[in-house]
Amino acid sequence: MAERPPTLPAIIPKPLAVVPGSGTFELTSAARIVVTTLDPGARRAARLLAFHLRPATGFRLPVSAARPPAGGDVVVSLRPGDSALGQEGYRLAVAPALVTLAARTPTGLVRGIQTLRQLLPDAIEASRRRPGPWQIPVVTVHDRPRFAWRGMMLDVARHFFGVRELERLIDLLALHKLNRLHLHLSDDQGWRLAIAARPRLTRVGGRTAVGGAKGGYYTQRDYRRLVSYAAERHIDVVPEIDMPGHVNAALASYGELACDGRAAPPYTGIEVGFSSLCIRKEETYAFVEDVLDEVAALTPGPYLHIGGDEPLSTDPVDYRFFVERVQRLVRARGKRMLGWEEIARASLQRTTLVQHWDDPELARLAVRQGAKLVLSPATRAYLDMKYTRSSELGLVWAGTTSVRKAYEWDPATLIDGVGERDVHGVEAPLWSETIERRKGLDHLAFPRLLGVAEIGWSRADGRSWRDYRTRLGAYGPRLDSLGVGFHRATEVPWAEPVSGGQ
Ligand code: NGO
Repeated sequence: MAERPPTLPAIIPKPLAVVPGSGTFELTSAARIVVTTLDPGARRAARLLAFHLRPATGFRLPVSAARPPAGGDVVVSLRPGDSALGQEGYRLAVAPALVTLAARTPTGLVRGIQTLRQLLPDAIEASRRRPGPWQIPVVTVHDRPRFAWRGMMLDVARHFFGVRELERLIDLLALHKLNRLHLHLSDDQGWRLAIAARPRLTRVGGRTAVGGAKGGYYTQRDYRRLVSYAAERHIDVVPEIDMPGHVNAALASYGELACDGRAAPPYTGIEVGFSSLCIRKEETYAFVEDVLDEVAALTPGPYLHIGGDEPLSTDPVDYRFFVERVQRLVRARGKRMLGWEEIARASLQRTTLVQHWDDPELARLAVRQGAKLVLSPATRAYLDMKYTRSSELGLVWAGTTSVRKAYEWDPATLIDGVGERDVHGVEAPLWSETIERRKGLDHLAFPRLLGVAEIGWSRADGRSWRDYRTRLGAYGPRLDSLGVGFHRATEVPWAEPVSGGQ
């Protein structure tokens, strides 16, 4: 019987090199995942692969170490000497009898797993058993990322998103090889992380959200769980405590942080720029130290984001004083500081990362100080901008952002005077003024987030809207299978949805 060879499925982000062959591999109930090293990170990666493949296949897929592989197995190995792979690269070879995945590091394995998932039929992402067959076309893939930082930010302050929602999001980031989840944990409307030394932050400041919606916060246990869920997928959680502006929830909790010493009333509107910590009071720094102590201790990753955006109610001299002092406090806790672009007005250490969102002049100022940039241009990468004027959800202050506009830009040419080596990476922020549930999150983030993931991972010379548009269209059924309620933008030739994905 002549078999119809499956065509190569769409892979997003696009790998560096894909060489198709002929024939197919079929994953069967007899398959094992054979790890050829005792490295615990590699074994965890293999277990993660099994975790992703079990629900839809219903196969056992035992992870076994150092056994000789048999036909039909998936072999996972580390090749520390393969320097062409960098920290996150991998090689994936699918042959009719065997799949082999190799990387220099466990991180590379976890990235390669995502490609393997995408090479299987869309139904592999279903949460319940599906009939198969689970065939993969013969192919070899060699891949590594362009930029070190590929992130998404979620604003959990304007509206709160719980742990389960975030775990689901982390899985979606991992599938697209993103490696940072930046959590905007505090703003005027809410404080979302419990700080033991300052219990009123969540007891008072955690109650509110935009428009009178229900507030909420992460206990330290919740936060640790999120961090470890992300770490298993080799994603760093980047906590942001926004200061010295965007602090009304803190001022409502502790009046001593305001210059007049009076607790502010809670705020549930969406204006920005009206609140500030009192810069010349020592109480402010006692507070900042309490918060940074706990956030740093809870966060194993190296980054700590201090916000710093829109200090419209802070005197400019005070603002610089504050940022420089906090920069020392962050460093003293062994962390690398990030801040929104306004921090470039202060004197920065070279290790500080500056997140560009609006003003090219501030990006250049940061680069002149030797700092590197994370690019989140509001006109391209803000997931909270409406797709079109008639979109129901989202804001329009930076214009509208179609799927094409979110995809068609390059980090090395976006800003005059800022080149490839000034750019540490890209990040897509999702501010949550207009969304409060999964449905809104999915609609605004998908599919635009996938474009940003590709900009961060894939080489510029391999990318074009024409090619991406086709791949994205073919990828739609996979998003359906994952249960992602993405926006079916008319500029993309979406393939028919598969029936009964979840
Ligand atoms: C701005 C502002 C946020 C808003 C967002 C809405 C930055 C860095 N500060 O971006 O407070 O939520 O726009 O798009």
